[in-house]
Amino acid sequence: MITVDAPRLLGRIRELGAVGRDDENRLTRLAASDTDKQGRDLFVGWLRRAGLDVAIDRVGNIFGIWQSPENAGQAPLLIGSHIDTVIDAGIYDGCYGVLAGLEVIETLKASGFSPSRPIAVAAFTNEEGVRYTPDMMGSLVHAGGIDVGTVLAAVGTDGSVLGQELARIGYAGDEEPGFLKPHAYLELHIEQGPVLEREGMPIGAVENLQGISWQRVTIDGVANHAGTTPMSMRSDAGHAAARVITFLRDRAKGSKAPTVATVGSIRFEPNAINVIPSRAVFTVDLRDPDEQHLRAEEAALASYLEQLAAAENVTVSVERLARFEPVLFDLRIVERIEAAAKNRGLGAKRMTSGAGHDAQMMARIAPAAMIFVPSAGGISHNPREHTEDAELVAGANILLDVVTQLAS
Ligand code: HGY
Ligand code: MN
Ligand code: MN
Repeated sequence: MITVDAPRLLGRIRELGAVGRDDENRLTRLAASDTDKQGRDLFVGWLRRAGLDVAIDRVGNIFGIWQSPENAGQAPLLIGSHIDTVIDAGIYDGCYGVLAGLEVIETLKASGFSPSRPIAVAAFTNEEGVRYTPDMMGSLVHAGGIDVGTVLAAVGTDGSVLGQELARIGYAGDEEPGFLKPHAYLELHIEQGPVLEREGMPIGAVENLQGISWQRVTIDGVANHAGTTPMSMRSDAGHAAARVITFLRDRAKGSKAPTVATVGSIRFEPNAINVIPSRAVFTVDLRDPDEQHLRAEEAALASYLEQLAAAENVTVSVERLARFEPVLFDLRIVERIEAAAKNRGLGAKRMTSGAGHDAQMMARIAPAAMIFVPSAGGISHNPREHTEDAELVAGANILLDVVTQLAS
Protein backbone atom coordinates (compact mmCIF):
# COMPACT_ATOMS: atom_id res chain seq x y z
CA MET A 1 0.00 0.00 0.00
CA ILE A 2 1.50 3.35 -0.96
CA THR A 3 1.62 6.03 1.70
CA VAL A 4 2.07 9.78 1.63
CA ASP A 5 5.48 11.38 2.16
CA ALA A 6 5.03 12.25 5.83
CA PRO A 7 8.05 14.58 6.27
CA ARG A 8 7.01 16.57 3.18
CA LEU A 9 3.40 16.94 4.36
CA LEU A 10 4.27 17.74 7.97
CA GLY A 11 7.04 20.11 6.90
CA ARG A 12 4.67 22.08 4.67
CA ILE A 13 2.00 22.29 7.39
CA ARG A 14 4.59 23.83 9.68
CA GLU A 15 6.05 26.07 6.97
CA LEU A 16 2.61 27.46 6.04
CA GLY A 17 1.82 27.71 9.76
CA ALA A 18 4.76 30.10 10.15
CA VAL A 19 3.38 32.51 7.53
CA GLY A 20 1.35 35.48 8.80
CA ARG A 21 2.55 35.74 12.38
CA ASP A 22 2.63 39.11 14.18
CA ASP A 23 5.28 40.25 16.65
CA GLU A 24 3.50 38.36 19.44
CA ASN A 25 3.81 35.29 17.21
CA ARG A 26 0.02 35.14 16.70
CA LEU A 27 -1.09 33.59 13.39
CA THR A 28 -3.69 35.57 11.42
CA ARG A 29 -4.28 35.29 7.68
CA LEU A 30 -7.69 36.93 7.10
CA ALA A 31 -9.13 36.61 3.59
CA ALA A 32 -7.38 38.76 0.95
CA SER A 33 -5.04 40.36 3.50
CA ASP A 34 -1.29 40.74 3.00
CA THR A 35 -0.64 37.68 5.16
CA ASP A 36 -3.23 35.71 3.16
CA LYS A 37 -1.25 36.70 0.06
CA GLN A 38 1.94 35.33 1.62
CA GLY A 39 0.22 32.02 2.33
CA ARG A 40 -1.29 31.91 -1.15
CA ASP A 41 2.06 32.63 -2.81
CA LEU A 42 3.73 29.81 -0.84
CA PHE A 43 0.97 27.36 -1.80
CA VAL A 44 1.00 28.35 -5.50
CA GLY A 45 4.78 27.89 -5.52
CA TRP A 46 4.32 24.32 -4.28
CA LEU A 47 1.64 23.66 -6.92
CA ARG A 48 3.91 24.87 -9.70
CA ARG A 49 6.90 22.86 -8.43
CA ALA A 50 4.65 19.79 -8.40
CA GLY A 51 4.04 20.38 -12.12
CA LEU A 52 0.30 21.07 -11.74
CA ASP A 53 -1.71 23.46 -13.90
CA VAL A 54 -2.58 26.43 -11.68
CA ALA A 55 -5.93 28.17 -12.22
CA ILE A 56 -7.30 31.10 -10.21
CA ASP A 57 -10.90 32.28 -10.54
CA ARG A 58 -12.38 35.77 -10.20
CA VAL A 59 -12.93 35.43 -6.45
CA GLY A 60 -9.41 34.15 -5.84
CA ASN A 61 -10.16 30.44 -5.49
CA ILE A 62 -6.87 28.63 -6.29
CA PHE A 63 -6.85 25.26 -8.13
CA GLY A 64 -3.88 22.95 -8.80
CA ILE A 65 -4.89 20.47 -11.52
CA TRP A 66 -3.16 17.20 -12.46
CA GLN A 67 -4.45 16.14 -15.85
CA SER A 68 -3.14 14.12 -18.77
CA PRO A 69 -4.08 14.07 -22.48
CA GLU A 70 -5.82 10.74 -21.83
CA ASN A 71 -8.14 11.99 -19.07
CA ALA A 72 -8.39 15.75 -19.77
CA GLY A 73 -12.01 15.54 -20.94
CA GLN A 74 -13.28 13.85 -17.75
CA ALA A 75 -14.82 15.67 -14.78
CA PRO A 76 -12.03 16.01 -12.19
CA LEU A 77 -11.95 14.61 -8.70
CA LEU A 78 -11.61 17.66 -6.44
CA ILE A 79 -9.92 17.74 -3.03
CA GLY A 80 -10.30 21.05 -1.20
CA SER A 81 -10.36 23.21 1.88
CA HIS A 82 -8.99 26.65 2.76
CA ILE A 83 -5.79 28.40 3.87
CA ASP A 84 -7.30 31.60 5.28
CA THR A 85 -7.50 31.61 9.08
CA VAL A 86 -9.36 33.19 11.97
CA ILE A 87 -7.61 35.67 14.30
CA ASP A 88 -4.85 34.14 16.46
CA ALA A 89 -5.39 30.79 14.78
CA GLY A 90 -3.93 27.31 14.92
CA ILE A 91 -1.93 25.89 12.01
CA TYR A 92 -4.18 22.96 10.98
CA ASP A 93 -7.70 24.36 10.33
CA GLY A 94 -8.14 24.23 6.53
CA CYS A 95 -4.41 24.18 5.73
CA TYR A 96 -4.10 20.51 6.65
CA GLY A 97 -6.74 19.50 4.08
CA VAL A 98 -5.31 21.64 1.29
CA LEU A 99 -1.73 20.45 1.84
CA ALA A 100 -2.85 16.81 2.22
CA GLY A 101 -4.67 17.18 -1.11
CA LEU A 102 -1.46 18.38 -2.77
CA GLU A 103 0.47 15.62 -1.01
CA VAL A 104 -1.92 12.95 -2.32
CA ILE A 105 -1.53 14.23 -5.88
CA GLU A 106 2.28 14.32 -5.64
CA THR A 107 2.36 10.83 -4.11
CA LEU A 108 0.14 9.41 -6.86
CA LYS A 109 2.15 11.17 -9.58
CA ALA A 110 5.39 9.74 -8.21
CA SER A 111 3.88 6.24 -7.91
CA GLY A 112 3.19 6.06 -11.65
CA PHE A 113 -0.57 5.86 -11.03
CA SER A 114 -2.51 7.09 -14.07
CA PRO A 115 -5.92 8.32 -12.94
CA SER A 116 -9.02 7.84 -15.09
CA ARG A 117 -9.84 11.49 -14.50
CA PRO A 118 -7.97 14.68 -13.59
CA ILE A 119 -7.38 15.20 -9.88
CA ALA A 120 -7.36 18.77 -8.54
CA VAL A 121 -6.73 20.45 -5.21
CA ALA A 122 -8.45 23.72 -4.26
CA ALA A 123 -7.84 26.42 -1.68
CA PHE A 124 -11.12 28.34 -1.46
CA THR A 125 -11.24 32.06 -0.68
CA ASN A 126 -12.59 33.28 2.66
CA GLU A 127 -13.82 30.06 4.21
CA GLU A 128 -13.66 31.60 7.68
CA GLY A 129 -15.91 34.60 7.07
CA VAL A 130 -14.13 36.67 9.76
CA ARG A 131 -13.32 39.72 7.56
CA TYR A 132 -16.14 39.32 4.98
CA THR A 133 -19.42 37.44 5.39
CA PRO A 134 -20.81 34.94 4.58
CA ASP A 135 -18.26 32.28 5.45
CA MET A 136 -17.43 29.51 2.99
CA MET A 137 -17.65 32.34 0.45
CA GLY A 138 -15.33 31.04 -2.28
CA SER A 139 -16.88 27.57 -2.38
CA LEU A 140 -20.38 29.09 -2.20
CA VAL A 141 -19.63 31.09 -5.36
CA HIS A 142 -18.14 27.99 -6.98
CA ALA A 143 -21.34 26.08 -6.18
CA GLY A 144 -23.49 28.87 -7.64
CA GLY A 145 -24.99 29.80 -4.26
CA ILE A 146 -24.09 33.51 -4.45
CA ASP A 147 -23.19 35.64 -7.44
CA VAL A 148 -19.69 36.86 -8.17
CA GLY A 149 -20.68 40.55 -8.17
CA THR A 150 -22.15 40.35 -4.68
CA VAL A 151 -18.99 38.69 -3.38
CA LEU A 152 -16.58 41.10 -5.07
CA ALA A 153 -18.59 44.00 -3.59
CA ALA A 154 -18.56 42.53 -0.07
CA VAL A 155 -17.48 45.14 2.51
CA GLY A 156 -15.26 43.83 5.28
CA THR A 157 -15.30 44.52 9.01
CA ASP A 158 -12.40 46.93 8.26
CA GLY A 159 -14.35 48.77 5.52
CA SER A 160 -12.33 47.18 2.72
CA VAL A 161 -13.98 45.79 -0.44
CA LEU A 162 -13.15 42.16 -1.24
CA GLY A 163 -12.82 42.62 -5.02
CA GLN A 164 -10.35 45.49 -4.53
CA GLU A 165 -8.36 43.50 -1.97
CA LEU A 166 -8.14 40.47 -4.26
CA ALA A 167 -6.84 42.70 -7.05
CA ARG A 168 -4.40 44.37 -4.66
CA ILE A 169 -2.88 41.04 -3.55
CA GLY A 170 -2.81 39.72 -7.13
CA TYR A 171 -5.51 37.03 -6.77
CA ALA A 172 -8.35 38.43 -8.87
CA GLY A 173 -8.07 35.59 -11.37
CA ASP A 174 -9.56 35.15 -14.85
CA GLU A 175 -11.45 31.86 -14.51
CA GLU A 176 -15.22 32.08 -14.08
CA PRO A 177 -16.15 30.65 -10.67
CA GLY A 178 -17.59 27.18 -11.11
CA PHE A 179 -15.48 26.56 -14.23
CA LEU A 180 -14.40 23.22 -12.76
CA LYS A 181 -17.34 20.80 -12.43
CA PRO A 182 -16.16 18.09 -10.04
CA HIS A 183 -17.01 14.41 -10.41
CA ALA A 184 -16.81 14.21 -6.60
CA TYR A 185 -15.42 16.34 -3.77
CA LEU A 186 -13.40 15.25 -0.74
CA GLU A 187 -12.24 17.30 2.22
CA LEU A 188 -9.86 16.22 4.97
CA HIS A 189 -10.07 18.40 8.09
CA ILE A 190 -9.30 18.39 11.80
CA GLU A 191 -12.49 17.69 13.78
CA GLN A 192 -12.19 20.88 15.83
CA GLY A 193 -14.28 19.19 18.51
CA PRO A 194 -13.79 16.62 21.32
CA VAL A 195 -15.55 13.52 19.93
CA LEU A 196 -12.78 11.50 18.21
CA GLU A 197 -10.26 12.07 20.99
CA ARG A 198 -12.83 11.21 23.67
CA GLU A 199 -13.70 7.96 21.87
CA GLY A 200 -10.10 7.13 20.96
CA MET A 201 -11.00 7.07 17.27
CA PRO A 202 -8.34 8.12 14.71
CA ILE A 203 -10.73 8.73 11.77
CA GLY A 204 -14.10 10.46 11.42
CA ALA A 205 -16.31 9.54 8.44
CA VAL A 206 -18.43 12.68 8.29
CA GLU A 207 -21.97 11.96 7.11
CA ASN A 208 -23.62 15.33 7.71
CA LEU A 209 -22.98 18.93 8.71
CA GLN A 210 -25.17 21.11 10.90
CA GLY A 211 -27.12 24.20 9.83
CA ILE A 212 -25.57 27.63 10.50
CA SER A 213 -27.30 30.96 11.16
CA TRP A 214 -25.21 34.15 11.48
CA GLN A 215 -26.87 37.48 12.40
CA ARG A 216 -25.68 40.94 13.40
CA VAL A 217 -27.84 42.60 16.11
CA THR A 218 -27.79 46.36 16.68
CA ILE A 219 -29.37 47.71 19.87
CA ASP A 220 -29.89 51.46 20.14
CA GLY A 221 -30.45 53.10 23.53
CA VAL A 222 -29.66 56.59 24.82
CA ALA A 223 -26.20 57.78 25.82
CA ASN A 224 -26.37 59.40 29.23
CA HIS A 225 -24.28 60.27 32.25
CA ALA A 226 -23.22 57.19 34.23
CA GLY A 227 -23.34 59.17 37.47
CA THR A 228 -26.43 61.31 37.26
CA THR A 229 -28.91 59.04 35.45
CA PRO A 230 -31.16 57.05 37.82
CA MET A 231 -31.35 53.32 36.96
CA SER A 232 -35.09 53.68 36.23
CA MET A 233 -34.42 56.32 33.59
CA ARG A 234 -31.87 54.47 31.48
CA SER A 235 -32.09 53.10 27.94
CA ASP A 236 -28.91 51.10 28.32
CA ALA A 237 -27.92 49.35 25.05
CA GLY A 238 -25.04 47.61 26.82
CA HIS A 239 -27.24 46.02 29.45
CA ALA A 240 -29.79 44.97 26.81
CA ALA A 241 -27.02 43.24 24.86
CA ALA A 242 -25.91 41.41 28.00
CA ARG A 243 -29.50 40.18 28.46
CA VAL A 244 -29.46 38.73 24.94
CA ILE A 245 -26.15 36.95 25.49
CA THR A 246 -27.46 35.38 28.68
CA PHE A 247 -30.77 34.47 27.02
CA LEU A 248 -28.98 32.66 24.17
CA ARG A 249 -26.60 30.78 26.44
CA ASP A 250 -29.22 29.67 28.96
CA ARG A 251 -31.59 28.57 26.19
CA ALA A 252 -28.96 26.54 24.32
CA LYS A 253 -27.45 25.09 27.49
CA GLY A 254 -30.87 24.14 28.84
CA SER A 255 -32.05 22.62 25.59
CA LYS A 256 -32.18 18.84 25.05
CA ALA A 257 -31.28 19.49 21.41
CA PRO A 258 -27.60 19.85 20.35
CA THR A 259 -28.15 23.55 19.56
CA VAL A 260 -25.13 25.80 20.09
CA ALA A 261 -25.24 29.57 20.41
CA THR A 262 -22.31 32.01 20.42
CA VAL A 263 -21.92 35.77 20.64
CA GLY A 264 -18.36 36.03 19.39
CA SER A 265 -17.97 39.73 18.74
CA ILE A 266 -19.44 42.85 20.37
CA ARG A 267 -18.79 46.58 20.45
CA PHE A 268 -20.32 49.49 22.38
CA GLU A 269 -20.69 53.11 21.34
CA PRO A 270 -19.41 55.53 22.47
CA ASN A 271 -17.47 52.91 24.49
CA ALA A 272 -16.53 55.25 27.38
CA ILE A 273 -16.27 54.32 31.03
CA ASN A 274 -18.72 57.00 32.26
CA VAL A 275 -21.27 56.97 29.42
CA ILE A 276 -24.30 54.66 29.31
CA PRO A 277 -23.87 52.88 25.95
CA SER A 278 -26.10 54.36 23.26
CA ARG A 279 -25.43 51.44 20.93
CA ALA A 280 -24.36 47.80 21.12
CA VAL A 281 -23.53 45.83 17.96
CA PHE A 282 -22.89 42.09 18.26
CA THR A 283 -23.01 38.88 16.23
CA VAL A 284 -25.06 35.75 16.92
CA ASP A 285 -23.92 32.33 15.66
CA LEU A 286 -26.66 29.68 16.04
CA ARG A 287 -26.20 26.08 14.86
CA ASP A 288 -28.23 22.86 14.93
CA PRO A 289 -28.16 19.69 12.79
CA ASP A 290 -31.97 19.87 12.45
CA GLU A 291 -33.37 22.61 10.19
CA GLN A 292 -36.74 22.85 11.95
CA HIS A 293 -35.05 23.21 15.29
CA LEU A 294 -32.64 25.86 13.99
CA ARG A 295 -35.62 27.82 12.68
CA ALA A 296 -37.30 27.52 16.08
CA GLU A 297 -34.18 28.93 17.75
CA GLU A 298 -34.09 31.86 15.31
CA ALA A 299 -37.78 32.53 16.01
CA ALA A 300 -37.24 32.36 19.77
CA LEU A 301 -34.44 34.92 19.50
CA ALA A 302 -36.59 37.21 17.33
CA SER A 303 -39.45 37.22 19.83
CA TYR A 304 -37.07 37.71 22.76
CA LEU A 305 -35.58 40.78 21.02
CA GLU A 306 -39.09 42.21 20.56
CA GLN A 307 -39.92 41.85 24.27
CA LEU A 308 -36.53 43.21 25.25
CA ALA A 309 -36.98 46.35 23.14
CA ALA A 310 -40.18 47.16 25.01
CA ALA A 311 -38.87 46.21 28.44
CA GLU A 312 -35.58 48.13 28.10
CA ASN A 313 -36.91 51.02 26.04
CA VAL A 314 -34.35 50.41 23.27
CA THR A 315 -34.71 49.71 19.55
CA VAL A 316 -33.34 46.55 18.01
CA SER A 317 -32.46 45.81 14.38
CA VAL A 318 -31.15 42.52 12.97
CA GLU A 319 -29.13 41.85 9.80
CA ARG A 320 -28.72 38.31 8.41
CA LEU A 321 -25.06 37.58 7.63
CA ALA A 322 -25.15 33.91 6.63
CA ARG A 323 -27.68 31.07 6.66
CA PHE A 324 -26.91 27.53 5.54
CA GLU A 325 -29.21 24.55 6.00
CA PRO A 326 -27.86 21.24 7.33
CA VAL A 327 -26.17 19.10 4.64
CA LEU A 328 -26.08 15.34 4.10
CA PHE A 329 -22.90 13.96 2.52
CA ASP A 330 -22.71 11.14 -0.03
CA LEU A 331 -23.17 7.79 1.75
CA ARG A 332 -21.17 5.84 -0.85
CA ILE A 333 -18.12 8.01 -0.24
CA VAL A 334 -18.65 7.87 3.54
CA GLU A 335 -18.62 4.07 3.27
CA ARG A 336 -15.42 4.19 1.20
CA ILE A 337 -13.81 6.27 3.97
CA GLU A 338 -14.83 3.69 6.58
CA ALA A 339 -13.58 0.80 4.41
CA ALA A 340 -10.27 2.58 3.74
CA ALA A 341 -9.78 3.10 7.47
CA LYS A 342 -10.57 -0.54 8.20
CA ASN A 343 -8.17 -1.62 5.47
CA ARG A 344 -5.40 0.26 7.25
CA GLY A 345 -6.42 -1.14 10.63
CA LEU A 346 -7.84 2.20 11.79
CA GLY A 347 -11.12 2.73 13.62
CA ALA A 348 -13.58 5.12 11.97
CA LYS A 349 -16.59 6.84 13.51
CA ARG A 350 -19.61 8.17 11.59
CA MET A 351 -20.21 11.71 12.74
CA THR A 352 -21.74 15.14 12.22
CA SER A 353 -19.59 18.18 11.58
CA GLY A 354 -20.22 20.97 14.08
CA ALA A 355 -18.10 23.39 12.05
CA GLY A 356 -18.91 24.80 8.64
CA HIS A 357 -16.74 23.62 5.75
CA ASP A 358 -16.36 24.16 2.01
CA ALA A 359 -17.66 20.60 1.58
CA GLN A 360 -21.14 21.77 2.57
CA MET A 361 -21.15 24.07 -0.46
CA MET A 362 -19.58 21.57 -2.84
CA ALA A 363 -22.22 18.99 -1.81
CA ARG A 364 -24.67 21.17 -3.77
CA ILE A 365 -22.96 20.33 -7.08
CA ALA A 366 -21.22 16.98 -6.55
CA PRO A 367 -21.16 13.91 -4.31
CA ALA A 368 -19.08 15.07 -1.32
CA ALA A 369 -17.83 13.78 2.01
CA MET A 370 -15.29 14.64 4.69
CA ILE A 371 -12.62 12.83 6.66
CA PHE A 372 -11.84 14.06 10.20
CA VAL A 373 -8.83 13.48 12.41
CA PRO A 374 -8.82 14.18 16.17
CA SER A 375 -8.25 17.61 17.74
CA ALA A 376 -6.36 17.53 21.02
CA GLY A 377 -8.73 18.63 23.79
CA GLY A 378 -11.30 19.45 21.10
CA ILE A 379 -9.59 22.83 20.79
CA SER A 380 -9.69 24.87 17.56
CA HIS A 381 -9.81 28.51 16.44
CA ASN A 382 -7.10 28.84 19.08
CA PRO A 383 -3.28 28.73 18.81
CA ARG A 384 -3.37 25.63 21.03
CA GLU A 385 -5.08 23.72 18.20
CA HIS A 386 -3.13 20.45 17.82
CA THR A 387 -3.27 17.08 16.10
CA GLU A 388 -0.51 14.44 16.48
CA ASP A 389 1.76 13.87 13.46
CA ALA A 390 0.78 10.19 13.29
CA GLU A 391 -2.92 11.19 13.21
CA LEU A 392 -2.27 13.76 10.47
CA VAL A 393 -0.44 11.18 8.36
CA ALA A 394 -3.14 8.54 8.97
CA GLY A 395 -5.83 10.95 7.75
CA ALA A 396 -3.81 11.81 4.65
CA ASN A 397 -3.37 8.11 3.85
CA ILE A 398 -7.13 7.55 4.07
CA LEU A 399 -7.60 10.48 1.70
CA LEU A 400 -4.97 8.89 -0.60
CA ASP A 401 -6.83 5.56 -0.62
CA VAL A 402 -10.27 7.05 -1.31
CA VAL A 403 -8.90 9.34 -4.04
CA THR A 404 -7.13 6.37 -5.65
CA GLN A 405 -10.40 4.40 -5.69
CA LEU A 406 -12.49 7.29 -7.04
CA ALA A 407 -9.92 8.04 -9.75
CA SER A 408 -9.30 4.45 -10.85
O1 HGY B 1 -17.58 28.95 11.28
C1 HGY B 1 -17.18 27.86 10.92
O2 HGY B 1 -17.71 26.86 11.32
C2 HGY B 1 -16.01 27.73 9.97
O3 HGY B 1 -14.84 27.66 10.75
N1 HGY B 1 -15.96 28.86 9.07
MN1 MN C 1 -11.85 25.06 8.41
MN1 MN D 1 -12.29 27.50 10.89
